[in-house]
Amino acid sequence: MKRIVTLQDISCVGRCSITVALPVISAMGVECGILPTAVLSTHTMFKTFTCKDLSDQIGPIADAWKQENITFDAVYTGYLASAEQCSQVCSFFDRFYDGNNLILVDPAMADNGSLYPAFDESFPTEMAKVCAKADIILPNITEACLLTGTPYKTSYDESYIHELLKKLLALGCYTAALTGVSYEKGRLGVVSLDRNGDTFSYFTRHCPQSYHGTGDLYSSTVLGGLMRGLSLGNALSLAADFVVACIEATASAENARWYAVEFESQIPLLCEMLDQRLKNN
Ligand code: PXL
Repeated sequence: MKRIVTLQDISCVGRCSITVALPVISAMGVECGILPTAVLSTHTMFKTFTCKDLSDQIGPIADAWKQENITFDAVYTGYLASAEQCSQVCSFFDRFYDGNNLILVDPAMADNGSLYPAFDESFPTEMAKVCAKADIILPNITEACLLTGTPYKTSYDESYIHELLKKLLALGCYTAALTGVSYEKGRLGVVSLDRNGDTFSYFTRHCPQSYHGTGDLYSSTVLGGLMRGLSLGNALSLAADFVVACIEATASAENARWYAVEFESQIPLLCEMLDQRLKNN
């Protein structure tokens, strides 16, 4: 069985980051180690939240893993609690990259045109350095704009998305997959570009609801799929279909915007969809 490690926060309530990555990646048949970057009472879209930064644990935990010769088939990063953690994560990549394993970065820091509340304007520059070391990055359009100094637009055409993808590759990563792309009303999806110029896109129904944590769910599913041997296209499309199923299953829940999507009820479907993709991979 493949073993990965994910570096992101534990938000104790609110279904995001590690509380999404761990169950989803495990359900997909991949061992999921964690390196918590911070412990929060909830994610930061709640009005009141606590945050204990765990930066001082990253080095010692990595040292202990090195001493035990622990290796990972992938290193997957999400929400990082500070600019300082971005440089710690870059050092972690340098120590645990073995020439074969995959580095996947979800630069979780912004949405709908704005940075998340805990970050200031200097943060995207630090996150860009993390992205530079990745095989695959999975930003949404807001994050891509902040990473590349591009003005954010809500209405755009294919050439705007293609330029954004090229600028993302110029950061240094091998593949960039841009999420939340919509060229026509009612359809939403993902568009990717790699250094060979290969491109892929996949669109599904655009659900009118908007929930926190869906980006984390998307990235975790992509990583799980890749670790099970899916092609990038199959992993990107599986994750899109799974997130839509979770949003649809959540539509009637109270306060769902805050507590995020009810992915738990859709885990059996995820396993079925994964098996199907594996057969047709
Ligand atoms: O879902 C992204 C995310 C992860 N972790 C924390 C967050 C957010 C988004 O707001 O606040 C702590």
